[in-house]
Amino acid sequence: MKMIFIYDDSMTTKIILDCDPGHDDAIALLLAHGNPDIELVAVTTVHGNQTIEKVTRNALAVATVAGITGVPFAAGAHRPLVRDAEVADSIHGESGLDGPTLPEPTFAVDDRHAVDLIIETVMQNEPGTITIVPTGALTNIALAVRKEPRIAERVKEVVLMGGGYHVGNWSAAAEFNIVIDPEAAHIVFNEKWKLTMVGLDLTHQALATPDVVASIAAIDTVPARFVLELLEFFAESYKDAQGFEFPPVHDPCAVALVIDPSVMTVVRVPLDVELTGTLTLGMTVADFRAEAPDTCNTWAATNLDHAKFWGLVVDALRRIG
Ligand code: PIR
Ligand code: CA
Repeated sequence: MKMIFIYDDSMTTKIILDCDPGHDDAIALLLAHGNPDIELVAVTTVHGNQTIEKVTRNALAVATVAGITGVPFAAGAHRPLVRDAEVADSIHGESGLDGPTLPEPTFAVDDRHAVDLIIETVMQNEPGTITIVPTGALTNIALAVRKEPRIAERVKEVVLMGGGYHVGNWSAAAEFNIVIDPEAAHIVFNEKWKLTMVGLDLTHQALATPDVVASIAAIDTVPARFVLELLEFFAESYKDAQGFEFPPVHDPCAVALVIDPSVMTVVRVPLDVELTGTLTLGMTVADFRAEAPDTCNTWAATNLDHAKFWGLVVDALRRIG
């Protein structure tokens, strides 16, 4: 009897990664590429950790290290909606990806603007199949949903790295991705899509501890060595700037949640973004007073399974080879 095997990809999730590489964005991109349950359908870049020119160049360089082909990479907004641009060179350095030597990209950026690529990708795929994973400022996502409001009900969900209900990093109350473009974040947090905030409360548990570094070192491939060099620089930055013993690797946490919901605990809770506070501009305010109603479409990540999370990253790097 002849057997026909049909590859069942129903378990894979299509994602658009909207990022500003950025050391941890680079690792998020590698995780999304190397994990078999994720299909990376588009990568878009946004101002943030560095200028749009630099983060776009960095995204292409990371793709080159990882051997990513056939995925469109498009550049997006060069500045926030309302405020002046601000970069995180104190953390990510002058290039936005200081540490490793970056290869010359082997392919060019897409002709389309990131906002148009996001809209086209969501509208041309079946409803409920595209997950948007923002790991930078929310400028592109806000512009996309204003330009084409139908994406709000057409996406599967938005799983973003940003914010935090108990802690800030760019101010006492606010996290970088949110506070550099709080108006964009306000738009995105108040849309009708399901939104999960993987904020600092969660990502400060994703520390690159010495055992993690050792398992990445053991892989001994070009992409794994690239990640080691990223982590080395990131560790120094975090020691100097924020006094962390080991660096928190934020952005791959959002990708990990899409891959395997059991990697962290999430709670349903109303979330909003502060736009007028003098001390609290860009704070993501979570209302924990009562159980969230069924109409609440926002969720916040609380507890990370550290071993499972880093297991996914190491596994993805092994598969990239
Ligand atoms: C990380 C970032 C910005 C500032 C600091 N201090 C640390 C970047 C990361 O790329 C991540 O997406 C988010 N912004 C964490 O705040
Ligand atoms: Ca980022």
